[in-house]
Amino acid sequence: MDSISSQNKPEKQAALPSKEQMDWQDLELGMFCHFGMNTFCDQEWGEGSDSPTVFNPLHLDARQWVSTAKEAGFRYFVLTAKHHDGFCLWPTGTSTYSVASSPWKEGRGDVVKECADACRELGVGFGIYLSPWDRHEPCYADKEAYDNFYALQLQELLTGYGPLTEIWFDGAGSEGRNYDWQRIMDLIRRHQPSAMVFNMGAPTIRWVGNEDGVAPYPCWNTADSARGSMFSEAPSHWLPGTPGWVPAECDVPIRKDRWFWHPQEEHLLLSLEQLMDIYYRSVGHGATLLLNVAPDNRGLLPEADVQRLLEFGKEIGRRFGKALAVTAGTGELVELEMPAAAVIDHAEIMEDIAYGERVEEYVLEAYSNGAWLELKRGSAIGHKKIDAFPPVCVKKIRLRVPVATASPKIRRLAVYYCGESSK
Ligand code: FUL
Repeated sequence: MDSISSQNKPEKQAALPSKEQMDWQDLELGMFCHFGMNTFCDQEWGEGSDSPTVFNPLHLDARQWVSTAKEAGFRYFVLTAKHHDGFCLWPTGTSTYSVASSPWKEGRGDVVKECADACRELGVGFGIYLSPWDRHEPCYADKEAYDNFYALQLQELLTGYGPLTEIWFDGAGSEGRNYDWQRIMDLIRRHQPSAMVFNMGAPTIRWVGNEDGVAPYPCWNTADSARGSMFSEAPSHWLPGTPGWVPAECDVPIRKDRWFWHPQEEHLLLSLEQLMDIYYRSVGHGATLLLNVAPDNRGLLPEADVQRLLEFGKEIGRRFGKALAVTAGTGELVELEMPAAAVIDHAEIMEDIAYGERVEEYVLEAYSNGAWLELKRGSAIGHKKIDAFPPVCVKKIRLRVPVATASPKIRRLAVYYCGESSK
């Protein structure tokens, strides 16, 4: 009968999330913010040789970045404190290659602080990206010296800017290179024990493996490894003892293939339809979406990007802001009785992941003309699964779970009618 396979689910069924991981998974939407020397040089990967004198975002307004993210429904924000070119957006004591050597605010500015303050003020989680690969730092070639240098930079960020939601380690450029992950993890555990660690060391969240913002389905929350960078199929280095529960984050830029702002590239903005497709295949597959919106050389998010982001948030709200009926339950059958017969075309299912990911196969059915009609079937549910189906008028639906590792705990089963502009 039910023949969906529970494809490649790692044998880690007993793995459970930490409280911090559950809180992070509830955030669902994060805004990535690539800003730095590249913003002023019309490039994606600086070589570390551009002069700090070009860094001068005269109208920089981190509050505009974060409040736009918040207004669109994004709940955390990750800033590139240092990209591969080595230029630091905070006045680090480790190098002169930083905002302190730029004309911006006469060398007295600190972009990391402005973002951290805006996030705190607006109640948005703050995260930092610190590229391990550093194309500027002269000691990079000397492993031991650079490990010390990197640990000092990280320590400054871990101790100077309040609580961090996430620390993002980018594998690009570091293929084949090993850093002192034990030491890096010790620092994080000491100074920011609640922060999520992205994809390296002993990560608590993993990379989904592409830069399209989409999770394959099923995307289980358990994994033993994940791809380390776009430039190699090799897995990133995970320390022994890494937790078995390591949910996926899907990162993608809002302008096709552009992480940094470039002049005259507004035409690369993804359409609302493309963004909604990404939403269904990231959040709708139980993963978290980290969408990059890059400030321009004024230090402001471009108007067109702001508009698109707000449209995106509004459309998510239009489709999923108000359920027609909601329930929760335990066991292999969870029924949802509608207050009155109504047309539905979407369902949202969430497991209570505090108990792990128990569902391995499910079928969603509607009661119609005296019989149960199949609307959708799938394997993983985990944090969230969004299913779209042709509109159908129903009085009752049910979730049937023919295969589970233990009695399913359904945190939410909700139905919606999204109508025309939906998938
Ligand atoms: C990649 C980097 O090379 C890109 O520049 C960007 O930072 C992206 C998020 O990760 O691996």
